[in-house]
Amino acid sequence: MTKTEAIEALNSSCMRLFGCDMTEATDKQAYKALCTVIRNELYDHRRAFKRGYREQGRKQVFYMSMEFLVGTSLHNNLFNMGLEETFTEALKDLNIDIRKLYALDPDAGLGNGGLGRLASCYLDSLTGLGYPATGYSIRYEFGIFKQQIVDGWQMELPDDWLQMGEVWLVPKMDDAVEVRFGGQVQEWYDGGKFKVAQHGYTTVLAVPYNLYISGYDSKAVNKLVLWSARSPRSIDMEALRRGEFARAMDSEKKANAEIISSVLYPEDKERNGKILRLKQQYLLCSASLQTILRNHIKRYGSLRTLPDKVAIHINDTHPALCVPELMRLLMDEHDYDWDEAWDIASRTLSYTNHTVMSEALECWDENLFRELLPRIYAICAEINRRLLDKLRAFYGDDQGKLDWMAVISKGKVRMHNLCLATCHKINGVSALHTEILKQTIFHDYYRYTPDRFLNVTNGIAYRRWLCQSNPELTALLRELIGDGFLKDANALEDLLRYADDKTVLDRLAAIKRDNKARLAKYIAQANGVNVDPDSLFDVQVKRLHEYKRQMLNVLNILYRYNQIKDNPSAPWQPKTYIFGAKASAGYDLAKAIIALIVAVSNMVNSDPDVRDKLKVIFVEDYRVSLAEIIIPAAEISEQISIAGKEASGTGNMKFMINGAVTIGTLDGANVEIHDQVGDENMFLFGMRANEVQELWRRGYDPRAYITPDLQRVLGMLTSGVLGQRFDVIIDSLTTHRFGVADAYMTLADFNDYARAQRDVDRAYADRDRFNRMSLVNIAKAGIFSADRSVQEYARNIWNL
Ligand code: 26Q
Repeated sequence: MTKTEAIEALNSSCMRLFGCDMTEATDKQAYKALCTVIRNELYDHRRAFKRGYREQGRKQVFYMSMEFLVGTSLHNNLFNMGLEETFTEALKDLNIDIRKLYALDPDAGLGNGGLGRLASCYLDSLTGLGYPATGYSIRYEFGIFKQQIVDGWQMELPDDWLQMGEVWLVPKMDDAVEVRFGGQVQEWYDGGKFKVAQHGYTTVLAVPYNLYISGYDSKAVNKLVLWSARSPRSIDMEALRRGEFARAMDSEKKANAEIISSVLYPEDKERNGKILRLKQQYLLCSASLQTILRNHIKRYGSLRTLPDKVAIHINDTHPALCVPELMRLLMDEHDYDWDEAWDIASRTLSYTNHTVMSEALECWDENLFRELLPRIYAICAEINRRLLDKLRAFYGDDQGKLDWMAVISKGKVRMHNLCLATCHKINGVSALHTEILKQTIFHDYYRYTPDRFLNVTNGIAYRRWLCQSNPELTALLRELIGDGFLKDANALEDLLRYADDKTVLDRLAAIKRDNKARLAKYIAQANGVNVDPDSLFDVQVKRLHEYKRQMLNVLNILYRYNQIKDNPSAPWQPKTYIFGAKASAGYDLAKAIIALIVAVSNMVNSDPDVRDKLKVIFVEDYRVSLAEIIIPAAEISEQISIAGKEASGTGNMKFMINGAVTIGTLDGANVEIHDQVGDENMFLFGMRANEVQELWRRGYDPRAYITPDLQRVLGMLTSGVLGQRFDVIIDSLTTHRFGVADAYMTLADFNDYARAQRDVDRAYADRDRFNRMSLVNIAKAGIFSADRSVQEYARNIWNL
């Protein structure tokens, strides 16, 4: 597309939508006109791509996920399609600054954190690599809440993203499918053949909305299908005659149906038991599978070939109902017997686990489950019966083990066991995490069928996280090592040639300085605090969780604050600590920790004694688009979870590829980052995963770790110097709310963390040394490209 064509397309799009041309349009209108042009362009490319893979009969992958943290689309699409310059110039000719339009593009926040963002990164990479892939999820009216800090505490506000985000979605009313809830199941034999029918159910209509996904420099365009729940059109004529219009339209029924896709569930401490969440999950699984099967039959005539042409991936247990729903469709709708259906289902489905926290394993109350999904329940019961027969043959009559491995036991339906019982491949998301799965929570399944288990270490869509969000660094890399890394992240390793080149190291530092200045400007606007771009930027951004141990960071900041107060004239390295985190609305302790961070930042930032040596910033409403500003500006990346609990982490990879150096524990993918860069280019501290287990077995006594310095810090939380008392936090660190010690053993790692922080200061004092560390991190980050991850999935799991 030339600039002239772009201008023409923009004007005609604007005319059609708003009856004016671009020069007369408001910013919003110009934004929508531009997005519509890009969307239509994607749609055309999509048609060509689809024709191609259909003709070749290629196997497709369907990625089922309750979350896709898409972020913004406009910049991403223009960049991927190679149209950024053309449209920047075209708009300039129309007197419009494209950056103003970028700023209007809302984050599609259809996810909580890592798991959702991973899904989006994978869809991007699959597309860039030319694989035919489809994401399936839900068109939540409201995504992850918007966070506001009011009087120092988190407030949650609704995220009405569709207002502006709707332009990217293409509704496909004709492809709506029906999904059934409740009612009764009738079973009978007809000439020796088992038959079932459902009665008295409620039907909900699932309407798909397509969001087209571009890939970098790729002819492929894939789609993310988002299901929206509607009430099937029905008018009660009798009520209409009586003049009861509301009843006639059955507004209650409509509301009951539509509420299903109304809001994204927050990742929660109390995860279980929410019936609406179960409805969402079934809506996703049933609507998607009906569509996949219908299309397969249209193309190939029979479902026997399904596993050869279709891979369906279950992203954590949230879409685990794919297992019984696929069985149901194969048997009830397509007449396969159990064994055939089982063979097809198990060869088609695969499952990724994203957490080892046992309280996070999804369970449903058996009665609630049976009532909402009677036929699905019956199938789960039969899966369970056959499973237990096989397990008994393998393990003998060990009731404890059988209960632990069962799909249904002790009044619960256990979703991870449903996946473990069925899927042909099961993977963890980092080497350490997969090992822990095999040795602990999934050990019995691993012993039963070891060949089904494998690791695929997570990766990131670095074209977004490096190329788009850090254009200056990208330009330098292209100048130094050529364009190879744009397609193949391993080529970043060529940068090592410059590890001792002082000019290059200085240029790297200058770029970092510019990114820091950009972030400082944002912080000045958002927080009203001036931070010095020449201070060291130390960043911890991620969901707020006890296991991620934001507290460890806070305690060390207070410790440093005290030291500076005691000895103000020592040569302190000026530092800016930056936090961003959302706490789940019902997670009170997490909210208290945010309040503490804000209180500490107020105290520190207003204390003239430390003012030019220490700043603490809490950025509000951390989200994908903010991450794109924050991460390129980071010098130190905080990855300080208790070893064994962070399944992988992906923020750690985004920081690394932008040249931040990690301070971290040997947890999740930090282990593999360490394998890449070695001790010299990382600040390791803390207990190893096995030491954590060992200490927990021996008995963890937090009081054993409270030195006088630490005591002084802890005292500040309850003394009132912070303007409030944080007794609940002290409680959680020193004794547990339920009378047992803090399972995240924050205090046990405090001393070594403080030591590692001092090592950071020392390394930073020798700026050439630090810049070299930064360079090595960039050079070694290639392995954490989502391209590598997706290729491993394609080869070892999906058989594409
Ligand atoms: C479950 C039931 C009810 C309501 C909410 C949930 C729920 C929602 C989201 C449970 C968990 C999640 C999200 C989990 C998650 O993001 N896990 C992260 O996955 C990343 C990608 O693999 C890893 O890098 C992180 O280590 C892991 O924490």
